[in-house]
Amino acid sequence: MMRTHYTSEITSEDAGKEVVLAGWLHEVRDLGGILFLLLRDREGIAQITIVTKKSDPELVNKARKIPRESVIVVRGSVKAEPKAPNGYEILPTHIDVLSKAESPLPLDPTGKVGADLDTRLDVRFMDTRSPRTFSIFAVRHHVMLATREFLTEKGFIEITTPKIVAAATEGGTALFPLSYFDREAFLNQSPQLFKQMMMAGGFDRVFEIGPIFRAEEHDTTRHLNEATSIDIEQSFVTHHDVMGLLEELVAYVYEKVSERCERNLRTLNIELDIPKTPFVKITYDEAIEIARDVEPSLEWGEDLTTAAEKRIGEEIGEHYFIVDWPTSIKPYYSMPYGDKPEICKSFDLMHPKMELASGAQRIHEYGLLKKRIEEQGLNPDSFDFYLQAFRYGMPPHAGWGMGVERLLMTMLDLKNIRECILFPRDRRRVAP
Ligand code: AMO
Repeated sequence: MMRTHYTSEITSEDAGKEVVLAGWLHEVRDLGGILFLLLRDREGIAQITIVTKKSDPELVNKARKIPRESVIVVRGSVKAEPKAPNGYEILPTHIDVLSKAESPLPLDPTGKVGADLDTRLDVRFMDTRSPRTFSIFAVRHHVMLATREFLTEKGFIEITTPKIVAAATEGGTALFPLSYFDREAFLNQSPQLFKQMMMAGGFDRVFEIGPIFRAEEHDTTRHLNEATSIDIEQSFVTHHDVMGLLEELVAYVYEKVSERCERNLRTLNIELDIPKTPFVKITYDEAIEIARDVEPSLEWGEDLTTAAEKRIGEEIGEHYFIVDWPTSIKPYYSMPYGDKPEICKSFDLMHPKMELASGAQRIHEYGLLKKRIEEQGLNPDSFDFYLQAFRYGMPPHAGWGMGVERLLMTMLDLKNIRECILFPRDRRRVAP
């Protein structure tokens, strides 16, 4: 190990101890008689104090010449200093430059010189050095960890399914084609068909956290062309059961993030309100009634527009479900009500600002599923591999998919979904 501590692991009580810190040169303040170097690592900042007259002139000279953002290692002793970050400073005996940064810098990680999101994304490796950006990804890690814990505890098995596929999953939304040896294949839009097949496979409860690819042309602050989805599927349950699981998961994730990411949340200036369960449920009919305040011409059977979602979100003001959707606007695998087949057992989970998840009780009967595929204008032959799983014993089942980036974006009140994924893929961006 090249270091003994992270900057956050030292306190004034370590006064007199010799330590080695490693990180980036965040800032230099040269007051002539005294030179302050701020060393930044993932966990925070430490002040390195050099009293120029009392120090080795070689060390002083060297320290003055280090360009900002160079990688340095500092060995020295700890001294209590109430005015310094974390209440201590380091009096250095050695400073080594491990990697010198060129100047000018493409971005200022101290945040003093503001930059727009595009510039930040162009040099993401530099942007993530800023405590604010790093905190978003530390929280993201805990969102995914808490999700895995919660689902594992509930008896779910994590699976990984192919991202190169032969057919569309979600029907309507566009696919990215790719050449697969001598034929065409696509990047998968959702693990939907595979997670359902594992219900016939006897797994009973599965989840996957993985990429989904959507070739939609949207250029909005809520859409990505490659997003990350938490998907679950469960046997012998109804859509109400999996809505219960979903709201419990959301509350659990908020709870764990607020317990485990205190410092990151402080950096982001966020106080988390843990959503109260059970979430409100409104029907699609009730939703369009509210939406007509802003979209008077909205007809039954149409999807909700962004303006409509916004109006309903204002009305309800907390997480809520929209249930009982028109069968015609939900995917073919959604189970229609037996006594009212024009509506289906589908639901969306909404944050007041946007949709977070959607799911349904699924059709588990082969004949009906085949008919629904045809009714949606798709060719059942391309779904043979999937339909086969419904012919030899398929339990009733339900599930949902929730976007990780949208969950994080709404949790941290971020303005653009691109803040929530390291290297966003959108209409204009395929690099870095
Ligand atoms: P759906 O298409 O609604 O449902 O997607 C589920 C959730 O995934 C996220 N999401 C996206 N996030 C960012 N950018 C996108 N382009 C994007 N597309 C989707 C959203 C959305 O709510 N198979 C079903 C799920 C199921 O029924 O189990 C599905 O994919 O948060």
